[in-house]
Amino acid sequence: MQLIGSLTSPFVRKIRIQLLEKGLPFSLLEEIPWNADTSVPKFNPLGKVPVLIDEHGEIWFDSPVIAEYIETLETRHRLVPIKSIDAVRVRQLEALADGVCEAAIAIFLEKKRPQEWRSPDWIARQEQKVERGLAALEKATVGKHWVYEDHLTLADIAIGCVVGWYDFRFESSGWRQKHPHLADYVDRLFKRDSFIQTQPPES
Ligand SMILES: N[C@@H](CCC(=O)N[C@@H](CS)C(=O)NCC(=O)O)C(=O)O
Repeated sequence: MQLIGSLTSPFVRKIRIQLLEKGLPFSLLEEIPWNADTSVPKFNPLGKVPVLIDEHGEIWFDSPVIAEYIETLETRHRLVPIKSIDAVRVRQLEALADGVCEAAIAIFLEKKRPQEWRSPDWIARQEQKVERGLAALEKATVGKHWVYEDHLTLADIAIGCVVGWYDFRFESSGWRQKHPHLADYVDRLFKRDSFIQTQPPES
C-alpha cells in the first residue's frame, strides 16, 4: 500500500498512526499538495492529502474514508468498535478533532496571506471553532486514559493528531493552561511509538 501525503499534515499522520498501530506495511510517497508541481490531483480530484493506493491499485480519500477502509483490512486491533452505535460515537469524536484541525489550518493559511488581504472576521470565526472544539475535547477527556471506553480508538488518534499539530503551529497560544486535562491526556498518547515515529519535522 502506498500512502501519499506530507510529513506535517495531521490528517496524513492520523492514517500513518492507524497503519502503524495495526502493523500494516505501507510506503509513504511524500507530496506537498500546495506545491505547483504536486501530483496529488492525479489521485484525488480535490487535491488534498492523504490519499491511499491499495494493493489492487484502488484509490481512497479522504482521511475518514481511508480509516474506514483500513479497518476492513485488519480486524485484530480494532480502532473502530464493532457495535454500530459505539462506532458512530468514535467517528463523531474523530469528526470533532478533524473539524478543529480544519479551522486551525484555515487560521494558519489566512495568517500567511498578505496583511491587507487577511480577514479578521474570518480568523475570529475560525478561532471560535478551535476554542469551542478544544473545550469539547477537554470535557471529553477529563479523568480519561482513553477518550472512548478502555482502549485506543481512532478517536484518540485523531485527537492526538489535531492537538499535536496545534502544538506544532500555535505553541504559544496557551492552550495547555486552558485545557489541562486534554494536555495530560495527549502527553500520554505522545509517548506511544506510533506518535513518536510520526512526529512532524521541525520547520
Ligand atoms: N477532510 C480531509 C482534509 C484533508 C486536508 O485538508 N489536507 C490538507 C493537508 S493538511 C491538504 O491537502 N490541503 C490542500 C488543499 O486544501 O488544497 C481529510 O480528512 O482527508
